[in-house]
Amino acid sequence: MPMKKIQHFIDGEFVASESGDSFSNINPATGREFARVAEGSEIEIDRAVEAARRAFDGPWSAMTLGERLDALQRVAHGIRARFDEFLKAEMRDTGKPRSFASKVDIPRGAANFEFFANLARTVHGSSFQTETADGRGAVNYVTRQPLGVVGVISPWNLPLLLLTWKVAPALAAGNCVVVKPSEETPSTATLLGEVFKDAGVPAGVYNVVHGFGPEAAGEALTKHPDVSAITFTGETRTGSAIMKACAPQIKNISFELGGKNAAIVFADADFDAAVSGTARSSFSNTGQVCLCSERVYVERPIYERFVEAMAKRAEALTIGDPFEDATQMGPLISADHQRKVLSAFKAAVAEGAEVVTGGSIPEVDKEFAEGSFVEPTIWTGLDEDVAVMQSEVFGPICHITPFDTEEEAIALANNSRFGLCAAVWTNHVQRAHRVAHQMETGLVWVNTWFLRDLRTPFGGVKLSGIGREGGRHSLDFYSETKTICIKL
Ligand code: NAD
Ligand code: 6OD
Repeated sequence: MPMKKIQHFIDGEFVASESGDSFSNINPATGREFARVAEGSEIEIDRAVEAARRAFDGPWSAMTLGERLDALQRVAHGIRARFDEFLKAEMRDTGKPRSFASKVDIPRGAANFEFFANLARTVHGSSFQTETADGRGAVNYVTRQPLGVVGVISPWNLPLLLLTWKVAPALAAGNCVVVKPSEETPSTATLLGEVFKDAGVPAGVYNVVHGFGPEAAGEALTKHPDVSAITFTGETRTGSAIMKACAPQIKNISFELGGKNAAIVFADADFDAAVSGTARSSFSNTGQVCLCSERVYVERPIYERFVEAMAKRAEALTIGDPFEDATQMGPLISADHQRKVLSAFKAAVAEGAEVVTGGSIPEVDKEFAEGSFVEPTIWTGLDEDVAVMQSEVFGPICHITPFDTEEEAIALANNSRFGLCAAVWTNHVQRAHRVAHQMETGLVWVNTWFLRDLRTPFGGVKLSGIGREGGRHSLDFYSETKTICIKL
């Protein structure tokens, strides 16, 4: 059978790279290549930006707001109608299990379009009656205008979810987009091109260029003079490089970056809920969610019991074939990432960690012997300041530390250069508020984790990001306000 080809989607057409270059798409569960991906460069970025600009100056802006938002609703329906195709594509690219992708990634891909299409219908402006010396007064009113062409650069961990989380509000605000998906996960962004076509969205509104980041398609997008803003999700150090690239043009940016998130479990918490919630927050998606808890702080009276219960949970996880309904944990994204996580395993041990469970490569069926699997891993006994406690592993790991007082727990949780989210487990309502207020993070979950309401602002502080997306915050980023003052 000929190898599947994944192409760019530019100006409404699927196209190869002018250079003819391509790279491998590997299924991380088997380690085998299953497709070749067109490798874009500055040439494809230029074409995509030109197409987006033409669509913005032409048919997209000529449509009424209602027509544009109806089109986005059709995109949401299109994703749902092709749910299984999206699901399989995402599972093959990432190795994530059906049990996760069918509940999280694909439903949210559709929901993002539906939500922002609905939200944009309700946006209203503001006006101010202004007094003047001559007594006639003036009226100031505020309008919102789209930015033009927005560049979207997305990661591999929740490919469709995170890409549509940015594309949907950008389009709902009236912009056109050029997307550079992660080189590890090109499939669902491409499939989305078919959905846009079928939904009757004008050519050039949604464009996808595949390829790499530094000195390649990603960097070309950030530096393109006709791209008005860059919205990026990925590693903190990539964010820093993109910020530099955007600086000469004072390009607007929105960054959702890495984390080293803490969970705090108080002795008064519902013990079983805290254990199952923390196991979920440490091991979901093989620990590859930016919101995962890699540092867990547990009040001393329940510490031993908690560590034991977490280990039981980790050891009970079914690891293997992503396509099997019973599978709870798939591989990491790639052999490279597996090497990185295994070296964190080594570093933790070298720093004196006690490995409560895990710490190596699990036994899996022969078919998956070349897959990038690692065991869910729990450590105790590490010093808070060693590198592995201060940098994001992005694998199925957590370190569990005991604490004695609320103040100590807060100080431990805040001892990080990152500040994306925290999870607090307690049945004491005043403590819940008190601790949540003191977390140096953009998000705090109490007695839950990754429970999303798309109306709320989402984003991190410190090295975890700049800006907020979600609800009207997204529409604020993807549009400019203009104040018009009319003397009466
Ligand atoms: P990454 O930074 O390596 O890559 C993300 C994207 O940036 C890819 O498309 C890549 O090609 C592109 N890129 C890389 N260098 C570039 C450059 N110089 N210019 C332009 N584009 C460039 O991130 P990743 O490994 O794909 O994703 C994992 C990371 O993302 C983790 O650190 C995780 O915490 C973070 N993340 C954060 C959030 C959040 O909401 N805060 C969400 C998901 C993932
Ligand atoms: O749920 C979301 O909207 C969101 N941005 C999730 C990010 C997850 C990080 O991996």
